[in-house]
Amino acid sequence: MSIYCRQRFQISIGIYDSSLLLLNKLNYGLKTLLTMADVRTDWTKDEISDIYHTPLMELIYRAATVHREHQETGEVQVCTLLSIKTGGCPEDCAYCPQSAHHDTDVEAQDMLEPEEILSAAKRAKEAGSTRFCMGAAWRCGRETKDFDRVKDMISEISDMGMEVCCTLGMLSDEQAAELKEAGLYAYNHNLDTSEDFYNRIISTRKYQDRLDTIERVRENNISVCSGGIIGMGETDEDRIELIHNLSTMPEHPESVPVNALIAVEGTPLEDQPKVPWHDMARMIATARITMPDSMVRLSAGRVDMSMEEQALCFMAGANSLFTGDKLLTTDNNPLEEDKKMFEILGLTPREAYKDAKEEHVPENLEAAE
Ligand code: SAM
Ligand code: DTB
Ligand code: SF4
Repeated sequence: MSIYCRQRFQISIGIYDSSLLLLNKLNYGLKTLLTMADVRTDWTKDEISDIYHTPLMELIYRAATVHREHQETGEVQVCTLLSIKTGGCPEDCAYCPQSAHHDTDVEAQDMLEPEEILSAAKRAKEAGSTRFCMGAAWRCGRETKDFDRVKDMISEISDMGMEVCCTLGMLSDEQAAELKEAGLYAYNHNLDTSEDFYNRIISTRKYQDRLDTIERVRENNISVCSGGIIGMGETDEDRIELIHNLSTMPEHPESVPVNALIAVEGTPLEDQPKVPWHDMARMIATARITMPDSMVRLSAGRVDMSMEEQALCFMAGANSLFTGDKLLTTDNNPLEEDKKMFEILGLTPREAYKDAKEEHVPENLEAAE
């Protein structure tokens, strides 16, 4: 080939390469736009009901397809919980072993010492967890030394590179701002169920209180974690309404925990039958299809599920879970079993802050970049 021909050939290859690059970029942009357009906040209850009632195999297939379009499949967010202030809660949530209204084995305790909290976070990180969630059996945040201690813990654990989440009950606007300032990344506050059924499960606060706290969390640029529990005696319509309430929020919660009731002795729901795995898969799939960009967490109740049942929940779009021996007060799956499950199912842990919205990322991390 003459030098002239070779040069022409190389120029053509160059043009071809840049056209391909441009096409790829266009394709990526188009895909992102289409994907964003797919994220709807105008679902009707009828649409959600149709999804929820789809025959299970077809439902899981649809959810898995949405999952592939919006998320990295095979990747799961690994979170660890710690109850930093256990029991003696003034609220009367019928499902909760920590309510002072019920006679359970859970004793009211003082808040854990900072060293205990920090060493638990360190252990969780070493075990592969990227999100650490501190729970307190409080009705609401209070201007006390304990609240200050929570803020210190948030800062310290955030500095360790973990996403920090808290669940402390209702928050005022000032408290949400203080937690944000301390470096809080996410706040868990579940809607739990439909509004009607909620009023039969809890009498000491209103559904609207939950919605108000979630709004304050969002307004203070904290990532929202909100989901619910199934197996409390609710109907399919209550479950559909819960998903409707979550998926028609102006912005979907960034994470959506789906809990199966752990029927604890001494609570009013102690005799509720175990939630069948296929109800969890159905609920998870419905959450995945309606809130495609959210992390859907296979939360409480996993301890009673076989690996095969959990696999179907991951297939149905779950991409987050709690690891560690305990949830708040009840047992969770042993770490060794979870490691084996990850290996067999080919699940890989998701990095901390992956795809995080800029406004949610704590300032200390932005500064470190
Ligand atoms: N006190 C705070 C609150 O209620 O938001 C935070 C802790 S509370 C234990 C967090 C969530 O755990 C509840 O909203 C509920 O969804 C879930 N939960 C509590 N007890 C449960 C149980 N026995 N089985 C399944 N989920 C439960
Ligand atoms: C959520 O939705 N589930 C977690 C977390 N958020 C705080 C709590 C589950 C608690 C299960 C009962 C217990 O261990 O006390
Ligand atoms: Fe208290 Fe939260 Fe338990 Fe309700 S769910 S009793 S608010 S700890």
